[in-house]
Amino acid sequence: MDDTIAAIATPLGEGGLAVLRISGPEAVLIGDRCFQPVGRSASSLSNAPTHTVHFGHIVNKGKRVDEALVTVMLAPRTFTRENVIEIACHGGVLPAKMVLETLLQNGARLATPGEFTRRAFLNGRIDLAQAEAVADLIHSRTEVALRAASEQLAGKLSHHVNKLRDQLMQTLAHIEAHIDFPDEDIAPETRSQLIARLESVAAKVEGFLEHAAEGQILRRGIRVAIAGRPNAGKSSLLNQLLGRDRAIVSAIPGTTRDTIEETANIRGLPIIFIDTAGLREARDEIEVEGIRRSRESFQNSEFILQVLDCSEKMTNSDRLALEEFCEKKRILVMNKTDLPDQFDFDIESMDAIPRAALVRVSCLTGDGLESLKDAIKELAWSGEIQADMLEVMINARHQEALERSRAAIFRTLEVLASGNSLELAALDLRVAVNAVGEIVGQTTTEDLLNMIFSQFCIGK
Ligand SMILES: Nc1nc2c(ncn2[C@@H]2O[C@H](COP(=O)(O)OP(=O)(O)O)[C@@H](O)[C@H]2O)c(=O)[nH]1
Ligand SMILES: [Mg+2]
Repeated sequence: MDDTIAAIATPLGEGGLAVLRISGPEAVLIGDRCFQPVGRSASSLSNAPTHTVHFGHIVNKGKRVDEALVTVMLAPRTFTRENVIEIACHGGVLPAKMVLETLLQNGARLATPGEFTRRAFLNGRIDLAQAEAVADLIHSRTEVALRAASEQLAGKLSHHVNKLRDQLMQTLAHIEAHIDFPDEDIAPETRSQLIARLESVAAKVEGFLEHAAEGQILRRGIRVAIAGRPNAGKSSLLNQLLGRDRAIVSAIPGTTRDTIEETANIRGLPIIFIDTAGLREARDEIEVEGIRRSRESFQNSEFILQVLDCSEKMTNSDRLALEEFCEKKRILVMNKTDLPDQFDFDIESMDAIPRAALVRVSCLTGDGLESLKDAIKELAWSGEIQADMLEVMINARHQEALERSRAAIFRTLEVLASGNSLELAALDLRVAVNAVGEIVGQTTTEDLLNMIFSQFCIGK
């Protein structure tokens, strides 16, 4: 990387501080052009020892732009393994932008999204799975997701993946050794040894893939739609689950007309709740569209919370809704338990209600909400969230690569078992090795890197 990049590393907006980052061969030189030290600081940044902080002014064409603390970090002990300068200036959109402008006028180029992390990867400081973890860390919405991301950043996933790749390579080397001596027929016991080894590797790949769903949940969250007739208390339930008044609650039926999506942290899992318009005969055009959107949310959600009002008799629309979702994973939420129970129907006796959990709550008093959260957690992720699982929280890209690898291993096994040529087996096995290698970036393409790093923000 022969040019020097700069960007604002903190979010744009008003804050106490803004931090700018410069990385590349000319980082210190550009820093010198823009910075006048004050007091006991080094006379210039290029004379400063590595990993030191200096106070002074950012100056552009003789004019003071801002007061700043500047950190000098020389290669290779930096995030990008290049020379890095970090400037902490006053927060706020304008000061940070003016400092950035100064840097760009003095020889730096504006960084593209994720370019700092991309350089860290290209310079071998982190591998691709770790680079992705940087983005996960930034985007994580719950503590569990954050923990999984930091494990990945620390290289735990990479370690497991590298081990897997090593085992595949050893088997490949073994097969290739036999190809090199074509005169010697491969002994049947060697063949079965190779098969046994590959089968154990395939089992490990399988083990990774088992956690794919959980990895997706932690990263992307899981969608849960709230269904029920008007006034059952859907919006009240959303607000209770979020812990704040997000949706309008009113005694007028049909208040919620559009769908509302918000993420809440439920027992460590990011759950995206979707409040919907109540299901009933629509009274006008807007309600027709609202109900259409509701149905779409039910389809696109992992499961639904079906809210019933126990302070009233069961209505026909309740019955229809109970039947409508009989194929869907759901939790039945009996709401308004603070009022006298008027619900005249034993739902559990209904044929259309197989296995659905039933939780009684009051969105007015908050009664039963904790049990509901337990039920949601249980349905989203059965079992405990264990520490060693967090080490192998693969993402969708890893999953796809592992599935390709698994398919190639199976093909190799078939070739070996059928007694076909070892060349053929080696060919397939090499595909398996490369696919696993993609996870940590042993094998990459420019397109893949662009795809990954474009998901980052500028400055990261
Ligand atoms: N007493 C009582 N009233 C509730 C409860 N939950 C909701 N309500 C009331 O029921 C009405 C409808 O609530 P809302 O959340 O807007 O229902 P939605 O139409 O399903 O979204 C409002 O007047 C709420 O205050 C509850 O648990 N107990
Ligand atoms: Mg509502």
